[in-house]
Amino acid sequence: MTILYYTYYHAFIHSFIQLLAVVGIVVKSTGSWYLVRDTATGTLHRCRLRGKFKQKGLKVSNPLAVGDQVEFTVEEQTEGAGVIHHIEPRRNYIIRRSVHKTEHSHIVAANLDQALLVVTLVSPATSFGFIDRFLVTAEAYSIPVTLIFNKADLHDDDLADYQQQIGKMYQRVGYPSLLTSAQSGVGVEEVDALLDSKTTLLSGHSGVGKSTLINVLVPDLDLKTAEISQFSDKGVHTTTYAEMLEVRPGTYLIDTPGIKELGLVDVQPGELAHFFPEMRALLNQCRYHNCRHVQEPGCAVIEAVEKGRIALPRYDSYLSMLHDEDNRH
Ligand SMILES: Nc1nc2c(ncn2[C@@H]2O[C@H](COP(=O)(O)OP(=O)(O)O)[C@@H](O)[C@H]2O)c(=O)[nH]1
Ligand SMILES: [Mg+2]
Ligand SMILES: [Zn+2]
Repeated sequence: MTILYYTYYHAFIHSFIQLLAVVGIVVKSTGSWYLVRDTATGTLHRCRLRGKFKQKGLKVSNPLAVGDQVEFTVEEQTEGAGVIHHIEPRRNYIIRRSVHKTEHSHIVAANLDQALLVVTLVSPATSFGFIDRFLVTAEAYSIPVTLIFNKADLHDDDLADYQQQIGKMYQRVGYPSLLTSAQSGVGVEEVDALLDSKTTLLSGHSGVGKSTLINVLVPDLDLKTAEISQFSDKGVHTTTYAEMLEVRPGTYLIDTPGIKELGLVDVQPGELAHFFPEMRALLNQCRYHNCRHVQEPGCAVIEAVEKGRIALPRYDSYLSMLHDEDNRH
């Protein structure tokens, strides 16, 4: 009798929890607390994670990240605070690897539709090395990238020509680009159209104009960030945490302040060329199946570089990344 009662009791509690479960998206994570937006109503809830959630095979310092879809329950007596009891499997995610401690990785954001990489040719000049590293990472996670060349107002004729060449170089290998001036508003409508109904990661070096762009794209930004920071832990530098901003319902922008570079978590040196689309197409034409495309005879990649079919800056980035990865493994 007792056992039967116990079973019924648990079944009852379980269905009760499911009944009250709210579906939401993590919009900010400070480690111990998560800010979750109720998908149906848009209400923000400060949530804790119930028990231990470990994602299989992932050595990460955070079990939950911005963009994660969760189910949570709100208890009446806690002023809207909730408990997360379920995390949906991720479609994808982007990881930042700590440069020194290779064992500790941090999930920057999950469930992305695309990434925008904001770059500038002047003040400051973004290096090809940085751009290509980002593109390889996004390629490894199957996240499409569009390049945003910002500060177009600072381009003289020579820089404008140069920008066109660089834009074409990336377009040829599968990365479209837009030319903007966040300051004067040129090109911002095109960026807005690109964001529509998607979740987009916004990235780029400090100083390229990300915040300026967000200010133009996100209506009532001050209000929204104030609302979000009101939930954050005191004494924590919240500006170093990624956060998801609502451009309009269904359209989200993930800002990653303070995150300079994304790590190449799962890329082995031998696989690196697979994440350069223009090289990927040639890999079965190299004489040696384990060709690393550095100095091997009969290398189809080197031949393509010599004939100008692979752009030199891209190949240089490949060599530099190969060198870095060799030192790591
Ligand atoms: N000339 C010019 N300056 C810009 C533009 N966008 C941003 N800036 C300036 O560049 C500096 C850095 O911008 P900010 O948005 O803080 O860059 P973030 O570090 O990427 O967030 C600020 O002084 C902005 O006013 C632009 O399109 N043209
Ligand atoms: Mg900024
Ligand atoms: Zn080769």
